[in-house]
Amino acid sequence: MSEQVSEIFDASQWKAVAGFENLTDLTYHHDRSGRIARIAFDRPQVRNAFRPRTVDELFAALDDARTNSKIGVVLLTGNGPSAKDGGWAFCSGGDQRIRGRDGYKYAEGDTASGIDSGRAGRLHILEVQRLIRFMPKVVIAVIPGWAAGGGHSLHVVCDLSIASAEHGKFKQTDADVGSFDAGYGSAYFARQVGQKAAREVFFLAREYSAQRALEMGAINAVVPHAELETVALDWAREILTKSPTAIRMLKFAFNAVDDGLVGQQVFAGEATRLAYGTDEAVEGRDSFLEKREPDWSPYPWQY
Ligand code: S0N
Repeated sequence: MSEQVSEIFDASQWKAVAGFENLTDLTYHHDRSGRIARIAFDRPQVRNAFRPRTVDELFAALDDARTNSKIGVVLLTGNGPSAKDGGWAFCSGGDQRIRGRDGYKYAEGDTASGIDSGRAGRLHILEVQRLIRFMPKVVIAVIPGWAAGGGHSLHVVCDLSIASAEHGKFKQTDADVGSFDAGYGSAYFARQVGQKAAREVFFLAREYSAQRALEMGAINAVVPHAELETVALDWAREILTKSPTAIRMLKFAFNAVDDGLVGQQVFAGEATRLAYGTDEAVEGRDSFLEKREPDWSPYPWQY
């Protein structure tokens, strides 16, 4: 049985992922079937704020899940509660204690090779956002407490969001701390909840309950705190009963309209992959290799 990493974590359902034993800022598990990943911020003392090391670990764990062909669903969550005051968080964004004029700073020892000046002030949480956005798997934000600042943006970019009824809270603090996510965190959020609501969330930086976030269309479900991870696992297992190709094409279709040519490229790549599986495409390849004219006669101009 796995170590108990969070109060509402059911250790009997999960196993720690081999090769990720040295994580300090996250925990990373697969469920017993090996088809669901659970990645959790593990800095509850600072409401699961991320520092550059956290983001490096998050990118590595997400990319591992992306490239594991058994994994279909990723649960992104935050461990808790804080030993100091019992507070819960999904994530409170960038760690403000190490923010410099040129971004967030690594601490000594955070990277094996020392601190490379090319990596010094990083905003690479945006690379994580793109990984979540473009991975052909369903990513569910499982929100046991605060989603604030860059943590709010992360839940926005996830495919689905489920929050704790008692502790789930939402706040976009960017304008309070002189920081702003002018990409998915704001503009895509406005696509989800509408322009007026999104501008209110950012310009007033008020606190919203999970119930209010549900009413705004910002999240999918509010569930009792003690049941949060169980419900998230149920949703993941239900998704896993579906066609992986259909889910992948649908995710990229939902994205494409907001992602411009990159969205079209990602969707088109999947369409090309599907086309390669047809006899028609095989005939095109074979005719080239056999140095003959292709015979397209079996393939009608369908309408
Ligand atoms: C989350 C809040 C609302 C919780 O309030 P609460 O429950 O009253 O707890 P506190 O007493 O405030 O906090 C408990 C302890 O945790 C520390 N702490 C909390 N959040 C952070 C943080 N982000 N960084 C460092 N420490 C944090 C508190 O200091 C306290 O510690 P002690 O006990 O020692 O006093 C509330 O905590 C809050 O408002 N937090 C700050 C939220 C915030 O402003 N986050 C940063 C926003 N900006 C970003 O995230 C930028 C991210 C980014 O890199 C980016 C860059 C470019 C483009 C996009 C992005 C992006 O993704 O946004």
